Amino acid sequence: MSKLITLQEFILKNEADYSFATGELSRLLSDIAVASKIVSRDIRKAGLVDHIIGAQGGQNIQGEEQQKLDVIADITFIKAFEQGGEVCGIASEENENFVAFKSEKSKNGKYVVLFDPLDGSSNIDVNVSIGTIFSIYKRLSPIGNEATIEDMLQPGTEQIVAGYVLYGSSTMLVYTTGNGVNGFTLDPSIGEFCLSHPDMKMPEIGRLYAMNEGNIFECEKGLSDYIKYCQSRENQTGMPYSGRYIGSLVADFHRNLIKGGIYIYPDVLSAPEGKLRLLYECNPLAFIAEQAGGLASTGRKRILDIKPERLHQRVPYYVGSKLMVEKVMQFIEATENK
Ligand code: AHM
Ligand code: MG
Repeated sequence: MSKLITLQEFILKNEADYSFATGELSRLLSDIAVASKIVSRDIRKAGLVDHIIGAQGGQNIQGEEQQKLDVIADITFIKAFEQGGEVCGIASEENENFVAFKSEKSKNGKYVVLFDPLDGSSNIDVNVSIGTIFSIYKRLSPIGNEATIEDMLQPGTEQIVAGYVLYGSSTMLVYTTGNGVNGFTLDPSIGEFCLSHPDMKMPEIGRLYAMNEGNIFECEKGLSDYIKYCQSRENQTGMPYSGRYIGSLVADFHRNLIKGGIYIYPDVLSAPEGKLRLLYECNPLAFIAEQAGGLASTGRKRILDIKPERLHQRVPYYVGSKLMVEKVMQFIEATENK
């Protein structure tokens, strides 16, 4: 049997591969791993314990109903970042404003973390996979001060780490430091994430497309033409693709990362800028996609190049296998040039 490599061992062994190597960054990754184990444990109790399942009774900044677990996950991660001391501030999908930590230790932290504590949370009550998504940036403001909005509004190209945790049939943590993508599965018997998917590569093309097709009459013609193409034998594989939409971005993305495919959330009449948030959802998964050989686009331009203007900015999102994202961009361009 080959030796089990724990996340902890892997982080330490690969510290020198980071774009800039620091022990703090390794500790921060470990903090994320610990917080996600806590959240994973809480999720596994959903349905059993009354205070975990169901709506919280409030709305988040996007006007969406907050689930209890959204709030629990948000608090768990924020606490981990605040206590760890490597992070000077955070921004989260669940909070209107970013949080600048006040302690001296945190003010000396070199990093900011932007995250979606629990994505796809409408799936909690029906026992379907959900996830956490995170991005780490080096702060721009001077060390010793409080974090600023400029620290948060950096383009995706500046990410130094991005990752996600998928709470699925097993709990997995997948991340990149800009040197490829590695996946770790939580072994519940020892409470450790263990390397299970080394050097993940997204197939150049797949036969899966993921989109909420209930929106098909609300989206632009180039995209509806592309969906017809996916369903025909005229596509790049000569066989109709399969539609697979979980409605949990992390789960849809993870499946496509392994099997090859495309995930689409376009701008639609009900969400004219798209639904997904650039900073908490699109950028981290775009960084991972590119590191695995895939692509992420608004349909017109590269996600990672966008200079964010607002914390909760939304964008149309096309992410997945390289040839599939390129193809849908060609369809969009073709209808624009008519
Ligand atoms: P959330 O962050 O509020 O959970 O919303 C994001 C989720 C994605 O995980 C998922 O792909 C999408 O919203 C589903 O939206 P829809 O129900 O409109 O298809
Ligand atoms: Mg989300």
